[in-house]
Amino acid sequence: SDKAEQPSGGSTAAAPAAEKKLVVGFSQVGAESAWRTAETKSIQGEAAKRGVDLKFADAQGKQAQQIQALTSFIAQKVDAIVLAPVVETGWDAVLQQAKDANIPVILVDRGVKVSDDSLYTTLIASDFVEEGRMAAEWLAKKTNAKANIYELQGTTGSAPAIDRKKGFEEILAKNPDMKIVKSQSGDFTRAKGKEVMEAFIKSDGKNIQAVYAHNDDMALGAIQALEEAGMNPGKDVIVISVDAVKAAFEAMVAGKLNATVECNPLMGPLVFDTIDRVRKGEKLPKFIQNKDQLFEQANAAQVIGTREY
Ligand code: GYE
Repeated sequence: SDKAEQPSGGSTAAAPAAEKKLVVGFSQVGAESAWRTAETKSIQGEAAKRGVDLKFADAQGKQAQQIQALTSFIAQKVDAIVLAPVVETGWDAVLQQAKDANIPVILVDRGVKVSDDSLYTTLIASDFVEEGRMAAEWLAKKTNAKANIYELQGTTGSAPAIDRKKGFEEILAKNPDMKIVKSQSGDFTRAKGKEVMEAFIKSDGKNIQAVYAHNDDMALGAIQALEEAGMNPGKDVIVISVDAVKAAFEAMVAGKLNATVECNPLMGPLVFDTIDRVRKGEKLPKFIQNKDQLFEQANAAQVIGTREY
């Protein structure tokens, strides 16, 4: 009938919206670890696959550079922003600008502390507190709940450094003979992890019974320092870390790393699915959690062939 025909107001020449490329700005922390490189690749690869115009900005570990990147994405009127925030605090002003411009911000892998949660759309990440708990529980079993532990923290002020410490210490509080003797930041890099471990060895030597590193890269640096000092990581010194990157599996197969808690960096598909949902007007939860599991030497050889990062 005539009723079914809607007048189009004469705009019949307008191109269908679907032909417009989606433009997404991605502000990445940097390239400090194998984990982060895998995350970058996953997001870039998925963007290419879906024909998304991805504007990628590497902040080289500096929050000021991330804020600059976001400011520029907002000025370019991108359709969405993906932000992996280096630290937790200091984002309110720039996120407010994005909100005022109606640009959704998807946080990936690390969370923020803001006065108002509506300043971002959602966070896609692992539960770092739980990762810390898993590491400590495993170590408690391995050492009969008795160990002098040396901790290598991630980047100061970053969500994974704060939360991986918090979860770990929660379990230690129930195990009085497990103590963190020294704890220092190795900034999530292999080089700094090695450097800090060298200093620990110099001052405390044989007192070191276990190393808890907030990521695999730092653990791998620490392993190198221990070996160079004539010690036996994986045997005399128990080493546990987080991420489960390929090199960690190699170190487990070689008997030098004892265990690693997985933290999945392969976020690309989920990130762009999430952006699609936001654009459809769906209401999203504030936290979309990646699930993690622990791997140890005993199953490393079996699993290594299936690892994707
Ligand atoms: O564990 C570490 C990286 O934010 C979850 O950052 C991420 C962490 C990851 O550099 O290797």
